[in-house]
Amino acid sequence: MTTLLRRSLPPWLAAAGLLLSVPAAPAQPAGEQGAEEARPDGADLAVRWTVLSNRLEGENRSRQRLTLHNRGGTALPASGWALHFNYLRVIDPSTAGPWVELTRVNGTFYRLEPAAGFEPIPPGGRRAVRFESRHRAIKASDAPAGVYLAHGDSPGDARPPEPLGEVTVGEFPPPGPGRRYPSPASRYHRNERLLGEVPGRVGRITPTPLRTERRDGAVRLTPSTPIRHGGGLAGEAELLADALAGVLGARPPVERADGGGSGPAVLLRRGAVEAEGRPATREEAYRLAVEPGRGVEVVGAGAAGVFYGVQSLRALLPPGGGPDAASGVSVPAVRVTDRPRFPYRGLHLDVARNFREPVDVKRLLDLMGLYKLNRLHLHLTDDEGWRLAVRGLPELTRVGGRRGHTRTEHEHLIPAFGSGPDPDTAASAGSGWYSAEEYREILRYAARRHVQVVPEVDVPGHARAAVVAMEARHRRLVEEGRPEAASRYRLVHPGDTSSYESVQGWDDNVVDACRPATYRFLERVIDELRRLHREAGAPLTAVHVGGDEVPEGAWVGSPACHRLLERTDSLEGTYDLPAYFQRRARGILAERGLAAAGWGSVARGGEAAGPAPRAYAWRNLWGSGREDAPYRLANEGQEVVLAQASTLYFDMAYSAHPEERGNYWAGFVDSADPHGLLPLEICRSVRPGRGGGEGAGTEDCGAGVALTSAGRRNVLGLQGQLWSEMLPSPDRMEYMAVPRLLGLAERAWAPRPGWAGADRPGERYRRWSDAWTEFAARLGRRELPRISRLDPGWDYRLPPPGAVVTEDGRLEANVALPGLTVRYTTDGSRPASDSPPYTGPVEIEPGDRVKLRTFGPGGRGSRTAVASPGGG
Ligand code: TNX
Repeated sequence: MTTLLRRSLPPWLAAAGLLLSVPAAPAQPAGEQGAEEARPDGADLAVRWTVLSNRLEGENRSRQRLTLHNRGGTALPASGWALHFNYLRVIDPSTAGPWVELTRVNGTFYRLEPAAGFEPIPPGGRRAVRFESRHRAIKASDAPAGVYLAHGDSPGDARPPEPLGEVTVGEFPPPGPGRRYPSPASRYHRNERLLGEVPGRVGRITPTPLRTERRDGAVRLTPSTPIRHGGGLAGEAELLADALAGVLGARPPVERADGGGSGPAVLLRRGAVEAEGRPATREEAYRLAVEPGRGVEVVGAGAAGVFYGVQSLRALLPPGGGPDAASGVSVPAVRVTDRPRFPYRGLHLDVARNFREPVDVKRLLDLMGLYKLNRLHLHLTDDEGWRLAVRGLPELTRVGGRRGHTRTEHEHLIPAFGSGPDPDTAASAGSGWYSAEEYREILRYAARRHVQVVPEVDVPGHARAAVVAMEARHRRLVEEGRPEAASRYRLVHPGDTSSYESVQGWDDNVVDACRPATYRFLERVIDELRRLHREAGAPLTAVHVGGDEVPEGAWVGSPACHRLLERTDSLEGTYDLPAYFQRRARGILAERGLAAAGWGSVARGGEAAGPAPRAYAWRNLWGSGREDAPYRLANEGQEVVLAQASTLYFDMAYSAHPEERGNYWAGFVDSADPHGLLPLEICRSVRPGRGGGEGAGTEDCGAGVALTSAGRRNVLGLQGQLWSEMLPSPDRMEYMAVPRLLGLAERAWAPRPGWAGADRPGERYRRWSDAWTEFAARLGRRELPRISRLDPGWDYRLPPPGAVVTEDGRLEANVALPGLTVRYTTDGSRPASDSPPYTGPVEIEPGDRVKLRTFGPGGRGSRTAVASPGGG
C-alpha cells in the first residue's frame, strides 16, 4: 500500500518512514472494492504501445499511447484492478487519460487504474490511453515492460497478480527533428565509408601483439602432444589442455617440465621477456615461439604472461578446429613478443539492475581471458538490487535482492526493468544474489584467468536496495524487542524530510551521510568483502564505492546532518557532504589498506584524506567539450580509468534503429567506435559515425588538455561498461558485449596504432579506416567464428546488412564485418541459413521484395533488412 501512498502524503510524513506502518484501508483506491467481480485473466489482456510524437518541446518530451485489448471472454470492469509496469521514461501523470489514473509509484514503476468515467472493456474490445513523458522514445526496448494485472488486494481476495499476455510495439514516428532512423541504404553507405579494401591476410592474434614475426612452416599439435609446465604454472597448463580438448577432440596430457620427456611439446615456463612497457605490466609480458621441428614455447615474465601467451597460442589455431582436428591441428610458425599497453583492461558488469547467474559471469570471464582483459568491475549493489550475501544481514539479499509485486516492500523490492510480479520466478533476473560460496567461486574462477574482481558497493546514492533492506531489518528487530540492535545499521533517519528525485526517478535512494549507522554498515560490508576475497585466495586491493549521481536535495532534511553541520566548522552546508562522505568512506578503506575508487571526478575530500580515489571517467561525452576532463584529473595526480560513455558504455544501442535495443542518452556505440578511441590523446580519436575529412569528428573536442608525462602514468587503462537496465537475459548481455569488447581489448592491450600519428584529420581517418577494415575482417573471419565455437556459443551481435536497389533494379549489398555472409530472398520470405548468399550485384525483377540478413557461423542470423528501390 505504502509505496503508492507515499506520493499523496506530505513529504515529511512519507520520508519519516511512517508510510511503513500506515494501514492499508484509508488509501484503498475506490476501484479496488468488489474484487469478487468476474474479470479477465492477465494473460487475456494485450497491450500495444505506440509512440505518437517525439517532437514535443524539441525532443524533451514525447507522447505515447497504450492500447489495451481484451482478448478474454469477460469484460474488464470499471474498477477493482490495476495495471503495473516499468517504464524508463518519467511520465507526467497529469497527461494520462482519458478516464484513468496513472501513478508513479517510485523510480520507474507505474500503476494505471481505471478512474471515474471508465467504461468496462467488453470481450474483444480495445481502449486507448495516452500520456506524455520526458525525452524522446525511439526504440522497442523503451516499451513498458513487465506489465501485469493486479487485482484488489483486500483480505480474502487472494487472486495473485498476472502478467499480461503480450506487449507489442507500434510503428515509430520520426526520431526527432533533423534525425533519421538507419535504413539498409544508410547502412550500405556507412559501410562503404568505413571500410576500405579488405586485405587478403588478417592478424591472427587479437588484441594485436607488440611484435609478431611470421615464419615458414608449422607445428602440428595432436591430442598426444604433451603440455609441459614449470613450477607454479599448472593452472595455466590445465586451462590450455581444456581449450585444446575443445579443438582436438581429446585432452592432451599435462606434465611437469622437469620430468624429462622429449619430442615436440608445448612448453610453458617463466623467464625473461624483453618487451618495453609500463612497470605495472611487467608480469604480463610473454614470448611465444612456434618453431617447426621443436614445438611450442610460451615464456612469461610472470604467470599472467604465460596465461596471455597461451591465449595467443589459442588464437593461432584454425578457428574451426580444422577438418581433421582429431589427428591434430597445424599451428603456423611465428615468434611473438608481447606486453600490454595498459595495466587496467576492464569490463564492468552491473548485476544489480538485472542479476546474472554465476555461470554467466564465468562465461564472461572466459571471454575476458581470451582477449586479455584483466579487471572485472562487479557492480554488486544499486537502487534495484543488492546481490551479495553479507553474514548477519540477511535482509540485504532476502529483501534487497528480490523484486516482485508488493505494496509495502517489507518482503522484497518493487519490480524494475520488467522483472514482473513474481519475486521468485526463475525466468526473471530481478531476483537473485551470490552466496558467500558463489562469490568466492567467481573470484577463484577469475583469478585463474588472471582477472581481478573489483567489487562495487554503490553509495551514498544508488543505494535504495540497501536502504529498504535495512528498514526491513529495523522492523524485524523492533518487533523482537531489540530497538538498539534495530538502529545499528539503519541507513536513513525516520525524521528525514529531504525531498529529491534521483536521475532514475527514485525519491528515497540515498543513505544518510551523517548517521554513524551508515559508516558502520559500510565497514561491515567491506569487512565481509575482505573476508570473502581472502578466503578465495584473491586478495582485495581496491573497492569501488560508487559516488555517482547523488540527487540534489538529499540530506537537506536530515536531522543527523543538521546536527553535524552545526557542530562542524569545516562543513558549511549539505553541498559539502558528498566530499565528507567520500572522505569517511576512504578513511574506512585506508584503515584496511584498501584503495578507493569511484565514478567520475569523485570528490577528493581534501589533501588530509590521503591519495585521491581512482576515478572512473564516464561523463566526458563526445561534444560535451569536456572530453579531456579525465586528463585534468590525471595531471593532478589522480589515477583514472577511462570509461567514456560515448564509446565504452556497452549498454548503449549499436545504432538508432528502433529494433536495436539499448540506451542512447550517450549516443550510439557501434563496434567500430571503441576501435577509434585514442586513450591518451582523446581529441585525436576517430569517430567512425562522423566519416572522414572534417568528420574525423573531434574538432569540437574539449580545450585539448594534454597529458603530462606524470598524467600519462595515471591513466591506468580502459573499461567497457555493461550496465544492465536493458539486459534482462544473458543473451542480451552477450549481444551488447560482443563485438564491441574486442575493440576495447585492442585499444587496451595493443600498442598505439600507427594511424594515431597522422596529424590531418582526413588523413587520420583514412589510415584508421584501413586499420579498421583489417580488424573488422578479423572479427568476421576469425574471432566471431572462434567465439561461436566456445561451448555454448555466444549470442553476439551480427550487424544487419547494408543494401541499396538502384533505379535500374540492381541490388547491391555489403556488411560491416567482412567475412560474414549476407543472404537474401526476393519473394518476401525471411532469409534463412540456406537462402542464396549475396556475392555480387543481383538483378531484381520489378515487384520483387528483397529481404536480407547477415549470417555467422553456426547459422545464427541478424535482423532482417528490407531493401526497396531508391533507398528505403
Ligand atoms: C549512468 S555512469 C549511470 C548508471 C546507469 C547508466 C546507464 C553512472 C555512474 N551511472 O547508473 O546504469 O548511466 O547507461
